[in-house]
Amino acid sequence: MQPVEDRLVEIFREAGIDTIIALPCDRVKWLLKRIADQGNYVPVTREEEGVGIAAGVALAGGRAAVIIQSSGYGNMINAVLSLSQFYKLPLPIFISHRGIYREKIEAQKPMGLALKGLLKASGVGYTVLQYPEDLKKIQRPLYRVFKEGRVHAFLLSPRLWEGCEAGSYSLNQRVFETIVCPEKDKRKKIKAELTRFEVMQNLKDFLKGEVVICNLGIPSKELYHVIDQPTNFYMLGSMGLVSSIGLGVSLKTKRRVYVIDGDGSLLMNAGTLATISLLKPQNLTLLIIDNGVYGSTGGQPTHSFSVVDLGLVAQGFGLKKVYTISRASELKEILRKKNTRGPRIIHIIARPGNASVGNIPLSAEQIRDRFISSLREG
Ligand SMILES: Cc1ncc(C[n+]2csc(CCOP(=O)(O)OP(=O)(O)O)c2C)c(N)n1
Repeated sequence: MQPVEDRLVEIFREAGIDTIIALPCDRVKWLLKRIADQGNYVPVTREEEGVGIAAGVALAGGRAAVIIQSSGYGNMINAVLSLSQFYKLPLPIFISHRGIYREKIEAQKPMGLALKGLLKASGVGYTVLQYPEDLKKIQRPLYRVFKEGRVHAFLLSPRLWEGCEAGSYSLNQRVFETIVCPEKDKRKKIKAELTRFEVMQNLKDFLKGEVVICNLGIPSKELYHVIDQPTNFYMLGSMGLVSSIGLGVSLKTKRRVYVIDGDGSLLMNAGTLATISLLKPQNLTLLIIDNGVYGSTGGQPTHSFSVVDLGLVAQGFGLKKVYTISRASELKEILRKKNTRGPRIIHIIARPGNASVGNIPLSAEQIRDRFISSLREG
């Protein structure tokens, strides 16, 4: 009989899935090896990051699936509800269901036992796959996921893999490059000049006609006020995921993609910088408007107000083109540059403060539909 992992890869292909996003579980190591070998694999640092990337892939016309461990469902619930379900974006989640069958690790049991209840509570249907013959049960719900913009979970019992012994990783060599002690005197003080709204006003001409994915809360409202266009995707929830969504979009379009992120949000999902660094999408520019506060919720200081340098953090994640600036002239100079091959990180030190602008008069579906059609049209 065909090995389970080969059949799963075939099912993904038959369903038109072009991107497989995963965070490993020991039980699916053979499957992940098989997927990594075929080249459309996006390894992530946290499961909710995967939901963001899958959303971006869907918005740009692609098809993604996510593979996680049952404990990882706990890391993604908010994103499943307030991004995938809220915008009705397709998300098939293949969950290695631990803690329920011949489990040796006690810590797997709490999430493993709670999983079905959590899926039910989050309105996510599921299909249990215990034996190789059960793989037949995947096709129909998977078809509905993409046709109807649904979230559906496929619970992969450890029993499914009994007898599997295909290849695994053999990474023994490692040479690591680092700066052991950065020179102190190279540090410089940058004074914030612009508020977030003023940054957006300076971005206006550069963002015209471009694909823009914008952070939730007041940033999206300000962007709507400064320049509304169908190629703007406004986030209404799922804090932290804007750069992940932008990454997903950038993987599936040839167009330039601009992300407007915030310091509080990026700190919540900083690991996505590592994934951007790994995948190196040349069409992606992250504009991190670092006003040092959670501006949308009352201006409480974030850790970047006092101790965190997000530009250095980005460099630490291996990103090469990182600019930390505060002036409008510097921003424009970078954006005017002919060589725009990214990923580029423009870290803008800004002043706290919000413009008084109204709500965005668009529903999630309207934001989604006009974005998808404008990308499809070119
Ligand atoms: C999971 C989650 N926690 C908290 C919030 C509340 N919240 C919405 S926007 C926001 C602030 C975001 O700050 P930042 O990314 O720095 O953007 P700014 O508004 O300062 O531009 C917070 C805390 C939320 N929506 N979701």
